[in-house]
Amino acid sequence: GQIVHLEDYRPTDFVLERVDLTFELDPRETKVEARLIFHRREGVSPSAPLVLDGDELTMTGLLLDQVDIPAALYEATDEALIIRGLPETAPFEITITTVLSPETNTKLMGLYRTSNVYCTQCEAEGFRRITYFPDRPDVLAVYTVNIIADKAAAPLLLSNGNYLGGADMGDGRHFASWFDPHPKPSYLFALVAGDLGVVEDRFTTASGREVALKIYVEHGKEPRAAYAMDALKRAMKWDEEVFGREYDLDIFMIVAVSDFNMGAMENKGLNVFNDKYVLADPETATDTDYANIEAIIAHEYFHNWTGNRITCRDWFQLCLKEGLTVYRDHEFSADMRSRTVKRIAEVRHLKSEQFPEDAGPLAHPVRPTKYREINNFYTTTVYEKGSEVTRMIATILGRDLFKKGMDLYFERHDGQAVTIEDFVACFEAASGRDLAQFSLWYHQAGTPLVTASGSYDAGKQTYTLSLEQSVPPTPEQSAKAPMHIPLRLGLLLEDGTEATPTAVSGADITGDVLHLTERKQTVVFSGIPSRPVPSFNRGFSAPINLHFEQGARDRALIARHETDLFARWQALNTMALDNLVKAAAEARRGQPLTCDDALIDGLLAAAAEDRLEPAFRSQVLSLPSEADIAREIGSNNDPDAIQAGRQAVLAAIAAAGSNTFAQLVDRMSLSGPFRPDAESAGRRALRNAALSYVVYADDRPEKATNAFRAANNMTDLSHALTLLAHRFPDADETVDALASFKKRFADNALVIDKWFAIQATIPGAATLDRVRALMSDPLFNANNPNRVRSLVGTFAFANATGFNRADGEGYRFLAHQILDIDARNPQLAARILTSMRSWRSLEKVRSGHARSALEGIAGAANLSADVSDIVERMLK
Ligand code: HT7
Ligand code: ZN
Repeated sequence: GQIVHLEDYRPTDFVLERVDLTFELDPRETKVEARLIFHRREGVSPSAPLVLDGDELTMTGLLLDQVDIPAALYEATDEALIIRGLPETAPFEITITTVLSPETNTKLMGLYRTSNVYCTQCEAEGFRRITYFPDRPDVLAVYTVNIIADKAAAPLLLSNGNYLGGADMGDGRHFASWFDPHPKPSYLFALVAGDLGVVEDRFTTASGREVALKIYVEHGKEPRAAYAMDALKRAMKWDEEVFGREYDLDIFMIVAVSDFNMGAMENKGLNVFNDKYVLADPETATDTDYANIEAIIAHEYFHNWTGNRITCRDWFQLCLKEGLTVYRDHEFSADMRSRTVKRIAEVRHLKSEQFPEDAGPLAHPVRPTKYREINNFYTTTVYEKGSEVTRMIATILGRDLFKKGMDLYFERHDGQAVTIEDFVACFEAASGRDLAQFSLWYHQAGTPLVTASGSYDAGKQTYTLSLEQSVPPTPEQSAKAPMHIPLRLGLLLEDGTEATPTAVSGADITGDVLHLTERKQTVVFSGIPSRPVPSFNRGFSAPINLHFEQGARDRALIARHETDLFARWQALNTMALDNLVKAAAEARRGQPLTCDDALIDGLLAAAAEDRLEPAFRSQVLSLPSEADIAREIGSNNDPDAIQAGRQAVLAAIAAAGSNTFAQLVDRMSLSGPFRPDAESAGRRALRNAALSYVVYADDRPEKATNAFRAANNMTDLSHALTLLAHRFPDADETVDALASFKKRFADNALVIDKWFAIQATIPGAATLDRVRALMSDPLFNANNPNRVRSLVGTFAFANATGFNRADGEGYRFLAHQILDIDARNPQLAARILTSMRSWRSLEKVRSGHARSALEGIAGAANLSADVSDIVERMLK
């Protein structure tokens, strides 16, 4: 693949006016006729050819205004169709006929088959696998789609927009026509055909438009789509109330399919979902599954405005739709559930996924300036850091001006394909603020580090904070300019109340937001009656690392008294992380392992504090992961020492808190039928967190076995199975529980994915053989992305000691798998390979093995562009 540069952007030479597509569906020989009406853009040379994109196409016909184009006037290659001699000014029609084989399309891009259903995935560059086309997001056109198929095999024929009509064709086939009045880029095109069941509902928009809602699932699974439908209606209402955005077609459809490369896809009026993010019932879905379904249904729906009505000029602008839409789905979930707990979950995810990406060889700006394979830029940086950047705009402007800026964005750019600069300009215009320095967040990669130190002058009653910011070097960006960091901050006094300074100098402050804009800033707070305890980065107002020497006593004060509940969690989590880092160092040196009493006291006090919601308390009890500890240590990591240290801290907490935890297990139990609401989920989370410590403190598997037997929902059942498998991997009880779980859910692939994932994350070197054995299990399917992710992906991403075996076998296993997967599905292979993104921060024996494994991949024949792009960047 060629490298694409942002600076090379220019509009197309030809304007596409209309698209008419006719599909005659067949598993191996689908015929596609595309009729495209173009005209030459004003000012473009009359000799300029029309250049269309293609990928693995077989073309069987090419016409200009219904007449064959002579061979001398066109050239069809693997990647392009180039046509010369086209009219100077008049519009013309190009008709292209291609023949596709959906059944053998294992890349799951373009038109493919999954469980006998025809389905498409066109983002980012899948449409060019259907026909030659100007396959780029700034080409917006109105589409009519005709679908012809065998009526028995595919009674259902769907595409974007509104249904025009259809009929029997008398030969066992039938057809349907769809018309989408909204101009759209090709990546939002979708077609689905097959035999599916449906759940139906209605929604009336604020202005009175009646919208038919349909969720299509495999026959028999309709009851499991009820929660998704409920989430959809709540999302539609929320977008009207909070962002003033109404739906704009007569019908909104969601189709759940079982083979899908990502979570879901926001095709106009016809969202296609990985069925994992649609199907749920208490017996088979966990509370996390319910929360994910709610968030992803909302995310795809929200794209209708942020992504579809206003789309990206080019793929460098991906964060324009993704960062903003993630921000919107985060806000939606915060309004549906507990805002604080949602924020904690977001920050945990950001730090465990995005921070390592930003600190490693795959680091890139939120708005990159070059790429080789765009599929590899659907990253946590573009999505989650992109969302944080949007959140910071809201923090800097305040709620009202942020709303004004969003309204302006919708008004100014509806129907356009735009850039990040266009987006930011709306907030500048709405607020009168200059966001030039702030925009560095889009352009500079790397997580900024803010180092702070404070000193109190009792005589003057002043508190002085010295703040210094730096952004680490990242690939191809060695020198960085200082950023505009909106840092929310509180100064707590000894009695837990908050100081209200009489004056502040050295930085702009609005409310509790301190605006850091210089490399070094000294901020003086006057009128502070006693030595204050600073609480930094309330609500995680900026996605930064913050270094400030703070003793356990001060952290405990924040944990007890902060009015910002997120900051309370943050104080305890930081205290825990400090301890875990220390314990890892002790384990590495073979010293006795220690755990500070202050940490134990803080955790137990919060756990037992009934005025705090259970979900919050469960977050406090869940310690930073092994990967979190490794990231904090930064370099020369030994995963075995990290794990040993963490186990020691867990054991100390479990022993000291045995009464508290036993009581919580009792008191948090729920009676009555299962309900997936946030409050019930929070009680289950706290109960299960406490149960983990109870099981941890015991050498025998009884308590986990009892929990496994007593569980009446998937959250409790899978948690109990995890406790058994991770703590007692070889016990008879575990063997029995794994077997009974498998037998009970053998016909539900999504539950079997949990069974694979639980076993793939059993700590220790022995798990690799288990993973190998599971790959031969009849329930494993190497062609299904969900199966591969849950077994191979989970092992590589989430089993620090198993994957990072000191002998390097884990890396060699992964390298072998990557090459195997790459031959069928490059996108999936590349994604799983990113599990090795932090290989350079391992100690040298392991990093040596990791390097050899990566070099093995890099040297393999027939690598896809997807995998070679990732592996080469990782080795650079
Ligand atoms: N916009 C969607 C991205 C997506 C995707 C990208 C590449 C290949 C396959 C894909 N499936 C979905 C998902 C979203 O962010 O909403
Ligand atoms: Zn998205």
